[in-house]
Parts: sequence; C-alpha cells; structure tokens
Amino acid sequence: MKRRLVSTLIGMTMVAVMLGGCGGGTDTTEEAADDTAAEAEADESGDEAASGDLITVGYAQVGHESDWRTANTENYQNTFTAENGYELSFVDADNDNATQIEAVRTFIQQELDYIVIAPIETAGWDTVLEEADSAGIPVIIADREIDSDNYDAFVGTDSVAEGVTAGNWLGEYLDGAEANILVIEGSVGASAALGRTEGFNSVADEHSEWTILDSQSGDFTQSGGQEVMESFIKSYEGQFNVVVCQNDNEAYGAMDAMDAAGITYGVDGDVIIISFDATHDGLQYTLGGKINCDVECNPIQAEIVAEVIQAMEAGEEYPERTIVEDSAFVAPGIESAFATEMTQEILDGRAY
Ligand code: GZL
Repeated sequence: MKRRLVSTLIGMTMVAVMLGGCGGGTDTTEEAADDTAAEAEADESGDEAASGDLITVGYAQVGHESDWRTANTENYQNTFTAENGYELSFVDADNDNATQIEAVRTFIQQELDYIVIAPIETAGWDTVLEEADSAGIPVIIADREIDSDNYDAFVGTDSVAEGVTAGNWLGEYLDGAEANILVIEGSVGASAALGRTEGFNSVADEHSEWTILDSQSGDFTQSGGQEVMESFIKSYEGQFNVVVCQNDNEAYGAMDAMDAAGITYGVDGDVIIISFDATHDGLQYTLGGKINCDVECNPIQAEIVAEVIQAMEAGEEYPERTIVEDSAFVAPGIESAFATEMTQEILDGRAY
C-alpha cells in the first residue's frame, strides 16, 4: 500500500457498520449497461466553472451481473452526485478485464481527481496502477481485492470470513450429520469467489463427514447458476444434500433447475441451500424457508469511499483498509449462533 498523500492510519483497518443508505427498487441495470467502457460518462453540463468546483471521480465497476451489483452501482450513483460535490465518471466493464483496464486508462487520460476500481479479477493490475501512480491520481480499490498493493486505500468486505460463516453455520445445522456438497462458485478469479471458497473449505476440512462432490463457476449470474445446477443434477442426482451458491442470483438459478428436476430444497426439502449476498430477494426466499442460510455481503460502500476521498482532499489521515461489516440470516425456526432468524420486520428494514 503506497503512501501518496498525508500519512494514513498506518496498518489501520476500520470496520464500518453501514446502515443501508441507498434507495431500493429501481433497477439501474439498463442505465449501467448503457455506460459502455468506450465512453466513460462525464458530467454533460460542460460548465467548466461548475465542474471545476466538483471533485472528479472515476468508478470502474465490475458490470451488471447481479442484484448485488445493481445495489452497489445505485449506491455510488446516489452518493457521488453534483449536489454532494462530485462529478462521477461511471463505467460498467460488463465483466471484461480488458474493458475495465481500458476504463481506468481513460480516467487517467481525463486527469480525474480520484479513481475507484471494483476489480473483476485479482490479477493484471500492476501496469495500469503504475500509470495512475505516475499521473499522481489516488486509487481506491473497492468491493474486491487485487494482487497488487500499488493503491491508496481499500473499502470492501471480507469474503474469507463470509465463507467461514457459511461453513460454521452448516456445521451447527448438521450437528455431525453427513454432507455431500455441491458448490456453485462466483466469477473465476474474483476475490469474492476465491475468498468464499477458501473460507468455506477451511471449515469443511475440519469435517471428515463432509464431502465436496464438485465445485464450478456460475459467474455470479442466475443463468450461470441454473446451467451449473442442471449439469450437477445430471452427474449427482440423489447423491447431494447441500448446495452452496456464492451469490443469490446463482441460488435463484439453482432453485429453478431443482424445481424442473423435482428436487426439493430449503427447510422442508431434501437439499440445504446456502447463499451469499443477502439481497432483498435472497432474504425473501430465506424468510420463506427456500434458502436455509444467506450470508450477507454489504454493497453499501460508496459513503465510506467518499469519506476516504474527503480525508485525502483535506490532507488528513485515512484508513488504509475499511472492512464493511457483514452478518448472516437463516430461515424462520432455525436457531443459530452464527446467523439471525429472518423476520418480515428485518426484510422490510433492509436498504437493498
Ligand atoms: C462481493 C461481490 C460479488 C457479489 C456478487 O463482494 O464482489 O459480486 O457477491 C457480485 O453478487 O456479482
């Protein structure tokens, strides 16, 4: 981690508890999809004087693959507004690494004040981060981690801890019973997928009565989850009793595939479903007993990124790493030391 500006809180890792700040409901997927990498969106006002007063921020977003991503995008677009003092250049990289790196290069050419990156993959960032460093533009890595340390701050969640939570809950729920597990992983090379796999497997290694039959990427999408689950059913029907989906959209696809095959799941079914993200619809399924456990990954991170930028602007100390706190939820009737029993009140109070 480089020290570009005033010294940071050395080695400081903040844990932030975000009270959901984004509105709910509207799907910005179409809007996000319109922002192709070829044209980083900038303020159309063209008013140099006005934009000169605004802090220019480039956000290179993963894509629009999931409900979580939509909530994260909406949070940034609701936070980095002109009335809040920002000019946001938002690029939806559509889950393509080269497109995302091109977007960052565009931000550098535009000499933006700050660059925020939600990296699709952990690898491949050294060169473009060196270019941002040479251009004197601070870089904040958000949501997911990267292999390089050539950036100024990180704001995101702890995916390894999320995987450990899922494993600990399963151990508590099974209480020694056998588990034959299928895993629908997230996008290949994404730290969110790598971390959840590492965390869950670290617990699975402690359970000799557990077998992970197969693990394949569903790319964090509903169609990917359905395709992988259909393939798993062909290979393992009747052999599995747990499906771990590394995000809610994959879980929806897996449920569709199991419905089509007449396989029951959830608290009253033959198959336990564990999911990640705890988005609104995921928690709706959890409340309905279709998802047994949904481990939260909080997408409401833009306000924290804005606080880091404000500290940089003021030449003040800022945290090198801020881990956004997560929780976990289980279906009604399940008692757990690792997760909260879902209620309608909790669902109604969620910001995403
Ligand atoms: C997690 C985030 C993941 C979500 C998915 O931090 O990067 O990407 O779990 C999203 O829903 O697609």
